[in-house]
Amino acid sequence: MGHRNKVLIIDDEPTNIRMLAEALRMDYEAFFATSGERGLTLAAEQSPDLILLDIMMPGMDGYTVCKSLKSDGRTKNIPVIFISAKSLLEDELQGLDQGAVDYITKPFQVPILKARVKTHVNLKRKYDLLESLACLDDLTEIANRRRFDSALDEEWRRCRRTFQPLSLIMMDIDYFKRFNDHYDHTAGDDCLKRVARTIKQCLKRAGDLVARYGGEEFACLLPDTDLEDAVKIAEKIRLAVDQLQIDHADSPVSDHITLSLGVAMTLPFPDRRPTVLVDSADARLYRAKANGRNQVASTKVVAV
Ligand code: GH3
Ligand code: MG
Ligand code: MG
Repeated sequence: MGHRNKVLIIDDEPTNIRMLAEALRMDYEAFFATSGERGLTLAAEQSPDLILLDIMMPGMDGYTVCKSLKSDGRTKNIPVIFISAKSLLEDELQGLDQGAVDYITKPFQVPILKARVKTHVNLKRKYDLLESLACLDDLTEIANRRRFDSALDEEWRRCRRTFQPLSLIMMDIDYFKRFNDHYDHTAGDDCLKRVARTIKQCLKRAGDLVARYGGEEFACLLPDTDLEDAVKIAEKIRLAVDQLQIDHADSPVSDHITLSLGVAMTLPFPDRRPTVLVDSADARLYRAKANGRNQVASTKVVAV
């Protein structure tokens, strides 16, 4: 049997947890939390495919847990089913209003519970598949512009909370129009794929993201990375692409494909916007081009 879908049970009553876990054991990897607070932590760390959530719990109640799950980017797409002894219409409505996909009253029938869990887990898998496809660039199979924009937004907010620097490398292939004209478009596409793969291989940390920003332009988002380290990574990428030795007979700067790179770093203060990072890296990229291409130019953004 391959991958098993994960279901998180959040309930303060061990008896309830045992009963639910027993019902799901055969088909899912079930794990549990006995408080809302712990449930939130586990949900963020483990990314379950579904959450079964009790409402009446000491400390944080189920409604609050649900609201919190829905407001966190890491957990907002996990379907939540309330399982509660509260059987009034208002209770059910309030649960659904908090963003739950379903509401099951206790005592529940095991086959019904299993059927509903199965429905929502299947929907979640389909959603995940579509979401991952919608984030990929068709040609190079790295992240696309849409994914980059949302990651920039997310990382900007996260770095602001944690007072960490955020760095960005913007990259552009040198004289790529001439490459397409001299060879052909198919050769151009192959070149883009190889360059994308090479850039990706230069990034080591889990939080780093490489995306195709535009035609022959790529971007690397580097959270918790200061300027010095970002410049090192940029130089490593420049060298790696240089060493691919993809022939470019019509390039005025080299006999093979080269990259120009612009690096910018900033601390995401509340009065700054993510666009300042993109604009600064772009301006440096332009500088690298003007200075002769096949090189890295960098800047620290100190004021807006
Ligand atoms: P520079 O060194 O100043 O960056 O010059 P350049 O020729 O690389 O820049 P320019 O913006 O003039 O041309 C970019 C070229 O990239 C034009 C376009 O044909 C090519 N291009 C963009 N997207 C693709 C693609 O998906 N496949 C291929 N084969 N070529 C592409
Ligand atoms: Mg309870
Ligand atoms: Mg170019």
